[in-house]
Amino acid sequence: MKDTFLDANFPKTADGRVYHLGLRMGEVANRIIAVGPPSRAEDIATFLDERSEDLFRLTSERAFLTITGHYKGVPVSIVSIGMGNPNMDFVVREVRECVQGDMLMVRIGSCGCLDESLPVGSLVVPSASVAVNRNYDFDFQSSPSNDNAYLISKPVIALSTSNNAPSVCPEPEPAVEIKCNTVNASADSFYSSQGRLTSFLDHNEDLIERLQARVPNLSTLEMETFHLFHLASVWRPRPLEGNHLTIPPTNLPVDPTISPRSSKFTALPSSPAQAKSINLHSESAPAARIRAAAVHMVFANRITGDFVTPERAESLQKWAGEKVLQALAGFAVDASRLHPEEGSVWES
Ligand code: R1P
Repeated sequence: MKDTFLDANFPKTADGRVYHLGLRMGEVANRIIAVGPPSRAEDIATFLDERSEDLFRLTSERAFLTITGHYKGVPVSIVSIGMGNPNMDFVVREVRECVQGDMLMVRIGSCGCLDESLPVGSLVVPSASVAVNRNYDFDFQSSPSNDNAYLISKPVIALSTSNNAPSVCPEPEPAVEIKCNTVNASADSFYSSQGRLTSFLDHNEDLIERLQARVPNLSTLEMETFHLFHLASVWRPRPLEGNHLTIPPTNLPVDPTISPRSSKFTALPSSPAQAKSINLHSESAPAARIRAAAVHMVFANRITGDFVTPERAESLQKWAGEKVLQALAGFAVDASRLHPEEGSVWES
């Protein structure tokens, strides 16, 4: 950590950069694809309008990568978030502080599938998710039973289905099998909370059967979607003191690695003259909202034991990435619900 952060409640640098993603206002677009590994972000970024070297790229000290550009003229960002609910929490909350208006966030992630009929290399688009968490109050050392070793939450609904958000269930093609309107389970670990057996005392031998019995239409297991859906469903705009966030001038570079430095996509603002006062919660603007959806790529089938090949994984994430870009860009959002173009890294 090289920067001085202000405000222990929500740490930001003096020039408005959030603590973990390293972003500030105008560097992340309203339409966002959230992926796990940076290689997936780069694969999907090949569909953006700009040449790769002209895209805005920011890698934070904590290894979150944000790529911002346009898809068919519509500003979009692709964020590589790493793994797990805590990382999803950083991304949703910190991006929320860096963009005015609506957030439309679609996760494209890999998953294990519990539906024997869906082969690896398929896509699943859930309409809801439950959470599966290890119960730390359970006596893992000596309890004779497996009951209560894991906590299974009630489902939370994807806002894509309940709130006029972009439909991300694409038309299937012969090469890609797609199943929509299923239920997902997001676990707090890859191993124990997804019923994988290791050398640890996890009391999870019958966890998958218990999940299937408890959650109707359960189809996939992964680690982030529940938290995305949950945060999207509970977020409400909160008027800030003074109603304005003033971004003071700064001398870049700071901690994050930002590229390119000299093209039209430069970090903001670069001189005192460009310092802006951004109205975060104008009373005349419609209340902002977060709309969330997820597309899960079946990398493993937990019933048959099959695992996807690297070639198929790469082609599937590109195919899914392009379809989600099309859905996001094609979803009409009124200009009053979007971050102002002026002063942003996507300003033309
Ligand atoms: C585990 O291998 C990781 O893969 C899945 C899980 O949710 C977890 O993050 O998603 P990603 O492919 O998006 O990382």
